[in-house]
Amino acid sequence: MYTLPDLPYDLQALEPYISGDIMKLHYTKHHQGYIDKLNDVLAGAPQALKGLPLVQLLRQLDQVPGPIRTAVRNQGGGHYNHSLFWQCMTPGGRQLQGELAKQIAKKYGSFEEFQRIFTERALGVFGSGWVWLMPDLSITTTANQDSPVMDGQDEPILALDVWEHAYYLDYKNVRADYITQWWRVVNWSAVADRYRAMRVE
Ligand code: MN3
Repeated sequence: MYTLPDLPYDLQALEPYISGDIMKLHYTKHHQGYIDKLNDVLAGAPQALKGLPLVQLLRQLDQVPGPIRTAVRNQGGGHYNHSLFWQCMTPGGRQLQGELAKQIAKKYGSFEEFQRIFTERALGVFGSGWVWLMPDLSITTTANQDSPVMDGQDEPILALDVWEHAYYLDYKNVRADYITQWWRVVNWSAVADRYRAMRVE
């Protein structure tokens, strides 16, 4: 059984950039919903697929029986992606420093240029999806609740949810405004920790 991970801050803590109303809906309804449906669908799955670490489950979707594969992909991806997304934010945000700052500046010319390109990619996602910063510092996007780990890639170090449910209550349909404000709550120290951990593996 998968369970909802604790949120590392209060639901209102990201205000005024992301409201408590959005967080409540997003965390306690959407994220919990993915987990409940994942547990439901796995109830009928082969024993070998039960109780796996989530990343491992998503990396072997080809072994999930056809009739439940799409559900495991969508609900399992939803659980994985949101679990990472919450870790990527913190009240007031954190400055990007150290080796990750250096490497991003090296790859993109400047942090501002990196932000511009990441934002551009986020605005380019048609419909619902995600934007990712990978451990090699490339930027990639996925549709729906897909995750790079489903293609055998490394785990991302930064996640941005661009589903309308992530911002509609605060920003209506204006994704650009949401992203501008989202940058203010990015937890770069957590992202740098993930970067370091991925690099030494
Ligand atoms: Mn979401």
